[in-house]
Amino acid sequence: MATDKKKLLLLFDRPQEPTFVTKGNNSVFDVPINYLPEKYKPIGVQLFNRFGEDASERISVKEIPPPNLDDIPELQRNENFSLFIPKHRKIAGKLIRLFLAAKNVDELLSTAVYARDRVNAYLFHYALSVALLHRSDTQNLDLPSLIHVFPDKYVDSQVFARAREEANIVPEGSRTPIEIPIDFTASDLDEEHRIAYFREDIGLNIHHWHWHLIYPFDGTREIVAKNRRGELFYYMHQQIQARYNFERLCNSLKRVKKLSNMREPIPEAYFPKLDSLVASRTWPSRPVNQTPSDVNREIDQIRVNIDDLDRWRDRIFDAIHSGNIVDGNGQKIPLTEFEGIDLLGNVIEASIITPNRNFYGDYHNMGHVMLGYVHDPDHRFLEPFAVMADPATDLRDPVFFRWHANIDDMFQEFKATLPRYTVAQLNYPGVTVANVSVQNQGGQPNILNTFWQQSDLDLSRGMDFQPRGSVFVRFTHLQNQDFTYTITVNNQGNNRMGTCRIFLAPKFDERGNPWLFRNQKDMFIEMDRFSVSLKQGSNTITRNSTESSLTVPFERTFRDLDVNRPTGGDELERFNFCGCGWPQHMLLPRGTEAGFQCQLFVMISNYADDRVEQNTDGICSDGDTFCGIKDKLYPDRRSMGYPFDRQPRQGVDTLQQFLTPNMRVQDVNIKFTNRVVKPRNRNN
Ligand code: CUO
Repeated sequence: MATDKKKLLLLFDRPQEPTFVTKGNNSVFDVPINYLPEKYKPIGVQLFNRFGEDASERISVKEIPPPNLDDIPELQRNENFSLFIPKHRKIAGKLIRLFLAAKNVDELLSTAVYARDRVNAYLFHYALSVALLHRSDTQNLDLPSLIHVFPDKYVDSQVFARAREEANIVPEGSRTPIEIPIDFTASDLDEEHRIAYFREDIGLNIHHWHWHLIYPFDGTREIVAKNRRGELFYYMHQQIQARYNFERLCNSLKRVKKLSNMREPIPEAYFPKLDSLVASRTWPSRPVNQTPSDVNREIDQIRVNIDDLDRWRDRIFDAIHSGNIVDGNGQKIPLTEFEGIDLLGNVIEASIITPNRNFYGDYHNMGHVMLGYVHDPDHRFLEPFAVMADPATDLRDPVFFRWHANIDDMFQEFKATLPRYTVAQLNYPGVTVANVSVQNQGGQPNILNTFWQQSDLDLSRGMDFQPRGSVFVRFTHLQNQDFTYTITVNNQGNNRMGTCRIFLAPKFDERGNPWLFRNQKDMFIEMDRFSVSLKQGSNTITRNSTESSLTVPFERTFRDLDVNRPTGGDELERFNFCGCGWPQHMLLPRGTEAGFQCQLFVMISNYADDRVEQNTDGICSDGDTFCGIKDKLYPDRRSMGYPFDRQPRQGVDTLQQFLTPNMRVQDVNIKFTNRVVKPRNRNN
C-alpha cells in the first residue's frame, strides 16, 4: 500500500535526532539497515529495538538503491545554511531536484529518509519543504512553521536553558510558559532599538522566510520561473520597506537611509542574542561602525569584492537608463512598460533565471553576503555568517532595511523612466467614491487602535534530545483591534465590477510637513484589494480588516495554541502555501499614544483593466497580495503597487491633486495603548 503522504511531515520533527528515533506522538520509521549512516550501522539492531518497541505506529520505508548524494558537495551537518551563499544555493538546488525526481511518494520517502541523516539539517528542511510545496502528489500538506522546527532562529538563547529545565523537572500539564521580554536585544540607549519590535517580530520573519521558500533562487526552472516573480520580489520588499518607514515615523525616527556605499562604516549595530541549536554556535554580532570589505572565504567557496558589487550596480543602472538588458549573446532585451520590472527584478535579485548572470552578477544576494560577513570577511576568526545572510533571520538587523532601501532605489529609478499614468488610466468614468470611513470596535469613527499582545508558542518540536511534551514560550507582539471600512460608491452606469484598492500613509513627513506626492507615494502601504460589484446608483461597501488580501490569520502564521492546543503533541502545524502572507497582527503600524495622523486612500479601478481570467476555486488565496497564488497568475493585471508605482502626471504635486473621482482620501488616526494584553483563553 502506498504511504500516506502526511508521514513525510514527520521527517521535519526534531531535526537533530536521527531518523530512527521516535517522531511525532509515537511513530517510528522502519529505516532499512543499509540506510543508516556508517556510525550507526554496527549497532543497528539494538537501535531499532530501543526505539521501535512501544511505537504506536511503524512507517515502512521501501529500500531503493540509495540516491547519489556524492555530488552534493559537503555542507557539514552542524554548519549554518544560507540561501544567499552560492555554494549552499547550488547544493540546495541539487537536493531539491533529487526530491522532485522521485517517482512517487514512496520513493520520495525513501530518498528523504536516506538523505535526512546525511545532509545538513537546515538544508534538508529547506529542500524537502520546497519539494513538498511543488510536487503534484504532495499538494495540500501542511508544513510545520519554521518557528516550531528551528525556534533558535527566533527566540532569545537564554530561553532554551530555562525550557530544558522546565521540561526536565515539571511534568507536562503543569509547565508554565517561559516569558521572552520584548526588549531583549538592546536598551533604549540605542535609537534603532525603538523599532526592534517590528524587526524582530516572529511572524514577520516567518513571512519573509516563507516568501523565499515559495520563490526559491534555485531548483528546476518551473519552480523558479513563477508568474511575475521578479516583479513580486520588487513589490513585496518595497512594501516591507514602506511599512518599516511608516513604523519609524510613528517612533520619531527618520526614514531609512539607503546603504549604497559599502566603503563607509555602518553606524547602526545589531547584537542578535540568538544561539544556533544545530550549529551549537552563537550568531555573530555586528558592532557599531563596522565597514564592509572584500569577502574571501575558501570554506564557503565565496569570493566577492566591493568592486564586483559596484560594477554590477553600474551595469544595472546602464540597463535602466538605456531601457535594455543585454543578454548572453549581446542581444538587447527591452525593459518594457509592464514587463520590464519583472525582468529587472530577476536581474537584481538574482536567481537561476537571471538573463546574463555573468554580466549583471548577483547584486542583491551578494550584498546580503557581504554584510553578513562584515565581522569576519576572510574567515580568520572561523566565525559563521550573521543574521543578515539568512532569509529566516535577516529582517532582525537594521542593516537589512538599509540594504533594501538601496535595492528599492534602483527599482524606483526604473519606475521613474516609465510613462506617467494619465487621468484615463486612473479614472473609472461614472464611478465616484462619495464617502469613506473606518469604524473601530468602540464605535469611534476613523480611529484605529493598537496595543501589545502576548501569545504562547510550543517549542517542543525544535528541542531535540529532550523529554517529550509541550514547552511553551510567551512572547509579546504588536496587535491591532479589528476594524471595518465603509465605502460609499456612486455608479452612474449599468451594473459593473470594480477593484477596490485600499492604502494607508502617514499624513506628514518626519519634520511634520505635508508631503509632496512624489515622496508620499513611496510611503503608501497596501491594506487590502478586492473586487466589488456595483449596481446602478449608490452602493455601500463594508469590509472587515481581517478579510484583507494581504494577511493571513495569526493561527496560520503560528498555529493558534489558544484555539487548537495540542494534547499529545502529534498534531502537525497548519502551515502550507496558504501560510504565506503578511501576519494579521502586523496589519497596522503601531501609531502613537497621542494618535498618529494618517491618510487612508480608497480607489475603485476599472475591472476590465484589472481582471485576470482564471479559476482559483478551492485554492487558498489568502495573503495573495505578497505571495501570489500557487501555480496561477498573479491575481491583478495592473502593475504591482498601482496607482502609486510611478511618478505623477504633470502638475500633480500633492495627493489631493492626484485624485480622480473614483478615489477618495480620509484622515484617520492610529492610537496606540501602551498596555500588554494577556494571551487569549489562558489563565497562567
Ligand atoms: Cu528577501 Cu533581501 O530578499 O531578503
